[in-house]
Amino acid sequence: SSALPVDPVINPNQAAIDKLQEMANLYRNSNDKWRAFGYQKAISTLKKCHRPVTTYEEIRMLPGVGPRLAEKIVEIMETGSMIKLEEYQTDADIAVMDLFGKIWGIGPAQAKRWVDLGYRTLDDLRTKAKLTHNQMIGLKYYSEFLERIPRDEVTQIENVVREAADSIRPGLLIQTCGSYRRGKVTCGDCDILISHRDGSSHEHLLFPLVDKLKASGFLIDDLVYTDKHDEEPGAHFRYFGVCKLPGENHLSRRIDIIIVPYAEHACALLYFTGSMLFNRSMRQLADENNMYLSQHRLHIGVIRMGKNKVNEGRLVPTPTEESIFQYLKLPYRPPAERDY
Ligand code: DCP
Ligand code: MG
Ligand code: MN
Repeated sequence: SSALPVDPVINPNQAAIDKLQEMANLYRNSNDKWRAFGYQKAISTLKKCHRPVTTYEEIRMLPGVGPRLAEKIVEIMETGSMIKLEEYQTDADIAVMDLFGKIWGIGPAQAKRWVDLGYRTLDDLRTKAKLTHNQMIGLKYYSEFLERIPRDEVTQIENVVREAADSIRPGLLIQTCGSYRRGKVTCGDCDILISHRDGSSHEHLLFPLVDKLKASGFLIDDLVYTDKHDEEPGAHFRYFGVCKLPGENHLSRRIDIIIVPYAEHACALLYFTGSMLFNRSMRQLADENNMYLSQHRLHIGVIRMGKNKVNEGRLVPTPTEESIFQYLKLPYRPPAERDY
């Protein structure tokens, strides 16, 4: 097998290269350009080296690798990790991960990725990190989005949307769901569900509605703005963004608007009212009883083999939330009792 040509893609020292690259990124992003440069030089040398280097002496022979760096590479070879790198992921870094994790839409994985890249402050992210549009919006409103919205302000937000929607299309069914419908005193955002009893007047509403609310200065930034065709199949017409009530003393607030056909209204209402944990257990109960419950519909007579549906079952009409509880043989629970 020693006659086989060396595969140029798989470098025998890839593990060390990866760790050194993490280290180089860390130093570069914490403005230690000199150290970053040293690591980068060792990396390019290792990339050109097509045999595995294992001993301290072999590594010292490589151009551009000094004694200290050679020791580190040996450490990686022997332990598969680097203490220096691991050290970075303690104490202070946990605090930074908390800070980053509080940005709207940022989970622990992304927060850790940023810490690993050497970012330590929100300003580091603003000035050095490569951000998606939504990450930029999350940062822009960092502290405002952390403020809960008093219940009566959610009512005011709902009223602004209601007025605009009514002026476009009469007779719409407009309801704020989420924590507001569950009766909370303060809410994280405003979750508005829109439908129409005639089964068709909900169509072609989202775009004119959003246009109107933007023109009046109420909607100030977009997060998710889509019809069902360009996102995951089966997604609702929805607008997730940022709004602000007129007047001096109002903060920028998160707003979610979903528009659904009336046949899906009860399933959407149940879903959008939550809580998330409650939804999860409702869906699980449906699964256990050969049903399928989603934000769109309820199927009965579903046959599953493991996780796969062998038979899709039959769509049943769900005119009210109560009807969904009945199918699941559950006593009705009012929104205020759906926290878990
Ligand atoms: N939802 C869900 N699964 C998700 C996200 C949301 O089932 N991954 C549902 C349940 C939520 C509802 O949508 O209750 C609204 O989502 P929010 O994130 O707005 O949550 P809440 O309104 O319940 O709480 P908050 O006051 O933080 O907005
Ligand atoms: Mg909410
Ligand atoms: Mn929401």
